[in-house]
Amino acid sequence: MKTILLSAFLFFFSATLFGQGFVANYDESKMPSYTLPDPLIFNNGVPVKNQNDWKKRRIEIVDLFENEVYGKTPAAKVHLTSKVLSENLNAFNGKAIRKEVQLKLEKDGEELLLNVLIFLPKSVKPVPLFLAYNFNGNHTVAKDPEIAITTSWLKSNGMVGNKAESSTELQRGTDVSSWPVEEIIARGYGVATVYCGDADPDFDDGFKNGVHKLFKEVRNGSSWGTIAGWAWGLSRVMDYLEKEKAVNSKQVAVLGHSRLGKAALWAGVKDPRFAIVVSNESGCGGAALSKRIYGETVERINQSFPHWFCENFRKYNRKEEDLPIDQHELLALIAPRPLYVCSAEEDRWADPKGEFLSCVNASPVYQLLGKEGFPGKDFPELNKPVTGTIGYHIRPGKHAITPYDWGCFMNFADGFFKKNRE
Ligand code: GTR
Repeated sequence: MKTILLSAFLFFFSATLFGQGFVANYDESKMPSYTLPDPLIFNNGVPVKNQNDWKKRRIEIVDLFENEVYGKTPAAKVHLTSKVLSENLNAFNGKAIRKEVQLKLEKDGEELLLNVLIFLPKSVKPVPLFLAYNFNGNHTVAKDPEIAITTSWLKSNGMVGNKAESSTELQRGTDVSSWPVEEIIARGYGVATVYCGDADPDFDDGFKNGVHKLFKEVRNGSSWGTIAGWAWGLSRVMDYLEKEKAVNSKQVAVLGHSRLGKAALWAGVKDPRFAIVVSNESGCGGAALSKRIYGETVERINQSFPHWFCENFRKYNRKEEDLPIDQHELLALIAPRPLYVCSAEEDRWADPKGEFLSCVNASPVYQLLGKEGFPGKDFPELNKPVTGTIGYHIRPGKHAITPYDWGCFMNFADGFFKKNRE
């Protein structure tokens, strides 16, 4: 009886401490041995021999990710219109233009509004640009009283000024450390950002809000989750950027941090108009290999965020070995376009080494397409980016997107974009 009581207590104690009994593995020696699926072998076992074969193999891999991980993006088109909400032709002491544009996406009587905040340097025309979602509203990106405060649902996550699921004036500029806009402008890049919650609010509401409302869907096993919804939203912003004359729409890099990095990667896969793709600490379901079982796992992410992926992804809870794909193949789908992945040393939850190994294992596809991929197989030292067509860096510190990271992204983009504008 005593033993039963003791084990019941221990179970209750560990379940409370670690949430459903989950303890992350951070020990390389405790990882299972795993074999990564080869992106250059067709599902029927036949090897991919040339670039033409790859076109067909790519379709197979995209299908696997759609059916098993992110869900299927509806093919139906929406009607897009835009209106300028505000504009400052002399931002940053006259060096930049800041404007906010509202995109209205309409379908069958439903509408979705995406507010795009754009900073463009006046020194470059047309401007190469980074497009990235923000986590808490455009008004948190810069301390500028003219930026509209989001009216979309906002998670009450303890931020300054958060008032029961709505945002307030006090949040203005609270995320400037993630957005070194002045430096970006000085380097000749523009930046466009949208609050991710405009496209799809980040909570599990049973498929009723955001993109799901727009498409009036009933969820099934392969219906798209929020990550795919966010990715789709990035493409709608791209639709608009293609019409914006001041922007060089052939030089748009799509970027995202963490959950938004997962979305940026999927957007880069689905939409070839993104010329460069950047993943900042995207971790599980992003750049990190799932089969390593290090840090966040498939089961854990599906339990914490049941709305992010398709329901079929849950088949692989504690069964990563059964996954017919792994995340290096997601990166390979971006080939031959430049791809940059970065990690932070203390961000073990996102598995830095697993993110790096994805880059290495995506490289054979780049090479088949005549590009370098990631140069070599050695894990880079801290603060020493290594770049080929795939670039990677790891920096000291925690899970965040920092001015140092942005500097590396711009160095990387310079290598591909700058030669075309001088
Ligand atoms: C964590 C989640 C990660 C990552 C992160 C973030 O809670 O487990 O996959 O996406 O959130 O977005 O900051």
